[in-house]
Amino acid sequence: MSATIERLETWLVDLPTIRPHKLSMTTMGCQTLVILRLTRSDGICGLGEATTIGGLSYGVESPEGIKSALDNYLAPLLTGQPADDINPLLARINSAVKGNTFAKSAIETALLDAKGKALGLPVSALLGGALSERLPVLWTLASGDTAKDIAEGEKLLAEGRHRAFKLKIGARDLETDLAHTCAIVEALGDRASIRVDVNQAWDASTAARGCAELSAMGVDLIEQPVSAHDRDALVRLSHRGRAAILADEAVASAEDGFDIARRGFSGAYALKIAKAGGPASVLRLAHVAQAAGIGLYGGTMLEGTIGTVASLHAWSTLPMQWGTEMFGPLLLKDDIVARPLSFADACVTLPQTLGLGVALDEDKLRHYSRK
Ligand code: MUC
Ligand code: MG
Repeated sequence: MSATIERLETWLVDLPTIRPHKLSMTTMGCQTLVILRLTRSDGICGLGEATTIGGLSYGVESPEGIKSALDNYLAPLLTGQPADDINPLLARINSAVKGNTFAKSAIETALLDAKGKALGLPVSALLGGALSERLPVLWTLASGDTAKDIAEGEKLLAEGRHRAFKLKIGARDLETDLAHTCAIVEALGDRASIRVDVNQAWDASTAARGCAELSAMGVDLIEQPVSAHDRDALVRLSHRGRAAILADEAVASAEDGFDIARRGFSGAYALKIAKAGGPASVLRLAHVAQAAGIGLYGGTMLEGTIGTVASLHAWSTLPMQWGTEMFGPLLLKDDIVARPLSFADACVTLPQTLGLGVALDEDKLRHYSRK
């Protein structure tokens, strides 16, 4: 008889960041991971993670809300059900629970982890097989101070850990952001690809000017310069300037991706498992992008190792023209897994062991869990 789902446990885990991380909508000094463990009747466990940025300042689900959705609504739908039937399980939760893609992503991840362990396969194999086991990974310079960002970038280039940097702009006025970006392009741009993420901070006319200047100074990629709602402005910007436009907050589901492509967008989509509902669900969006000639980029919600590795299993099955930003664990002072991921030579390596290929460090989990 096939295994059933016995129980789901969740934890809120607060981990300090190595330095303040400044985005246009918040400054992070700590990251809260929502960790899920699903236990099956055959004793196999699957892990999942649902992590957002800055409470409710980035997305519509907070860590506390995600935990509540998992405990009170999603777990009761899953307990007692056949654990390997992932598509029927997803249909069941999607028909009973609207939205909540972050919480659903943790569930999809845990189901895949457990099924991979049961079948003796890595999650990437369940998703059709990895095209590549090492994925390019950039680093975000976001200390809020130009000189500190340059020093941080120099150190990481010297160590060979990264060859691409994303700058978080949009919190300050346009002139200050342009001067900040120009100084970093001049200091590091001959050895690294420089990209920016505006996190929706500009209106359409500021974006038109900002994107033209960023293109002219040699920025390679401009992420979400306008509001997620202003899809037409995003499409217009994608046809101007040398720098490519990356849609992030504007594109969560395959339906979003289809609508933006239909309007004539030409650029790339930031895929995130949390936006789409999990490492299998996100592939629907990737396939829409591929059919429309839109590039792919592996995005993060600054997850810890479990969410990061779950994303990597999905990204490994796709041609990622713009690489990935799966550096989340490196922004955190400590980890709650037994063995960290390996980051070297501007890449991160996908574990080849069963399921996700990560195990919890129970002592650390207890230590950092909210009581
Ligand atoms: C975002 O908006 O893309 C990704 C990297 C980073 O520093 O912030 C995130 C979120
Ligand atoms: Mg972004």
